[in-house]
Order: sequence, then C-alpha cells, then structure tokens
Amino acid sequence: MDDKKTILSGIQPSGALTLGSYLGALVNWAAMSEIYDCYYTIVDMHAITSRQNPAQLRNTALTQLAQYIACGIDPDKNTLFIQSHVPAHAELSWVLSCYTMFGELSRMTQFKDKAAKNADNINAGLFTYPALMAADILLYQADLVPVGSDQKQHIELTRDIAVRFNGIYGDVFNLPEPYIPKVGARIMDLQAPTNKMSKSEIADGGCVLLLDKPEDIMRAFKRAVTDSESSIRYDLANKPGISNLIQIYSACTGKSLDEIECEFEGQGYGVFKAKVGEAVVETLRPIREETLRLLADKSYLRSVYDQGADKASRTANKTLRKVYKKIGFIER
Ligand code: ATP
Ligand code: LTN
Repeated sequence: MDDKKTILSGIQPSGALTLGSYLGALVNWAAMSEIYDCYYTIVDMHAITSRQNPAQLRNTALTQLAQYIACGIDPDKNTLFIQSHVPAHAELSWVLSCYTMFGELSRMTQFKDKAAKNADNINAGLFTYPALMAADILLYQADLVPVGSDQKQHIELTRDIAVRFNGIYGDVFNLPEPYIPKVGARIMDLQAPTNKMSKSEIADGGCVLLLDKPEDIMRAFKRAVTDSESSIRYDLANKPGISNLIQIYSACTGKSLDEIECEFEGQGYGVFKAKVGEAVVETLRPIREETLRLLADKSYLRSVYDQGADKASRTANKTLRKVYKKIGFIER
C-alpha cells in the first residue's frame, strides 16, 4: 500500500548473530511487517570494512538470511535482500560521501572503537561507513529504522546528511527516525558486562549465539559475571552484570523489571542465572530449529534473495535517478 510507512534495517554478516542482535533489532522486525512496508538487508558491503574470509562471509550471509526468516520475517510480506545485490547502495554512497564532512565522520563512536581495536586496518571504508549506511536508509525513503541504541548516532548523521542535501536540492530524501526497543536496546557481554555483546568479539565466552545449543546457552549464563552482593536488583551503574541479566530475562519473558525483582526477592544468583538461561533457551529453540531446516533448502533461500534484490532495486533506483538528476549528472 502506498500510504504505509517504510522501514529499513540491516545487520552485518561479520559473524554469527547474537542474542544482542536478536533482542536489540531482529525481535522488532517481524512484528512490523503488518503495519509497515519493510526492507531488511544483509549488509555484506559493510562487513568488509573488517577483513573477512570469503567462504565464511558467504556462509554467514546465507545463514543470516535463514535466521531473518526463522525469526518470523515472512519473505512474502517483507523485502529481504543482500546489500551487494543492489548496486544503487554503492552508487548513492559515493554521492553522499561528498555531502558528509570529515569532522562528522571523525566523531563517530563506532569508528573510534573499531579503529582502536583494529589498529592495523583502519581503512577508508571503515571511516566512510556512515555514508554507506545513510545510502541504505535514504534510498528507500525510510521513515523508521529499528536498531539497538549503539546505532542512534549513525541515524542522526543520516538525518544531517539528508537535511544538508535537501537544503541544496529541495525535498529529495525523507528524514528517518531511529526505533529503539525499551528493553534489550543494549545487551551486554556476559563475561564483561560493561561491553556490548558483539558478534565480532566472541572469544571470551560472554556472547550467546542464536545457533548455540541449549547446553551451551545454560553454561554461558551459569558462568555470567555478577557482583559480590547477593541482591537481584536493577542498578546499571553499580551492578552491570545483574542488570544485564534482568534486561535479558525481561526481554524474553515480557515481565517488567519490577516484577522480576519481586519474583527473585531473597533468592541467590545461582537460581536466577539458571532461570535466565532457561528463558533464553526457550526463546531461541524454535529459531534455531527453523534456521537449520531452512539452511537445508538452498534453492528456496536463493529464490528469496533473488526476488528481494529485484524488488529492492526498483525502489532504490527511483531514488538514485532523482538524485543524479538533481546534482546535474546527464541522464542515460
Ligand atoms: P559487529 O561486532 O560486527 O560490529 P554487532 O554484533 O555489534 O556487530 P551489528 O551487525 O553491528 O552487530 O548490529 C546489528 C543490529 O543489532 C544493530 O541494530 C545493533 O544496534 C543491534 N545490536 C547489536 N548488538 C547489540 C547488543 N549487544 N544489544 C542490543 N542491540 C544490539
Ligand atoms: N551500522 C549498522 C548496520 C547497518 C544498518 C544499516 C542498520 C548498516 N546499514 C541501515 C540499520 C540501517 C551496525 O553496525 N549495526
């Protein structure tokens, strides 16, 4: 329908999806397809800002597509596509990079974090990454972008770029808003609860993957770092480990933080950690099973991403043509 609002979001195939990617982003995506016109992409062009093994990148991207579907995102009601299959992303990204300032890119927290962690590969793509992300969003004239709170800064920059461009050429781009969940916006690493749970940093065992087996999930929660008190109380500043577990339990059960504090009043950390583990196991079980089933049907997955690329290209090319015309490129 033309009057439906548009949603776009994406996840990098830089590693296996985590509980963080699920609770921060994916969980919201499926619910939105009834009300919005939704585009969900696998941003492989973003993933190569850090070095990837080619065979693994292909495999991760395809698994991610199966996981999108397994999380309830129906390919008949949503447009699911792989970013590199729609060349308009690369094309608009170049244009937008000419309307994005060096100073703005230098202030991006994600760039600073990733540059500090990958001192031997601070490439130009890592730096201009936000211009590509702005292209992802603006090509579809998205109204809302469902993401975890770490992406808010990138969406604000996308708006700034769009406002700057519109200021020169008239109303070309719609201004997008971030859509950040109340619970689950920032799931922390179970071993280092002051760091975001991140799929490219799974070495310390503090990361729960969507495809982890139930026994591995239970082990990860039983080993979760807490504190030396014994009260199950939400206090982000002083009790980051317990607060993170409360958030996760809340996101998986729908219970409020207050309800959870009451439920576990007077109980020990051991009991609580096992309960959180069980809630996560039950949340992820159907997703894991459906993902494995879909991965066995490669021709179906191919038909999904082929159709997705066709549909996404039609919308994206419309915006790209308009942009080219506005900036003075000769029409083909
Ligand atoms: P990478 O480690 O490769 O940077 P990542 O694990 O941080 O990846 P992204 O691909 O950058 O994940 O993010 C995918 C989506 O999931 C984004 O919307 C992001 O905000 C959200 N997300 C990722 N990690 C978390 C988290 N720990 N808590 C909440 N949301 C998250
Ligand atoms: N930058 C995001 C991934 C991403 C994205 C997007 C998210 C790339 N393009 C468009 C939403 C909309 C990240 O690192 N998580």
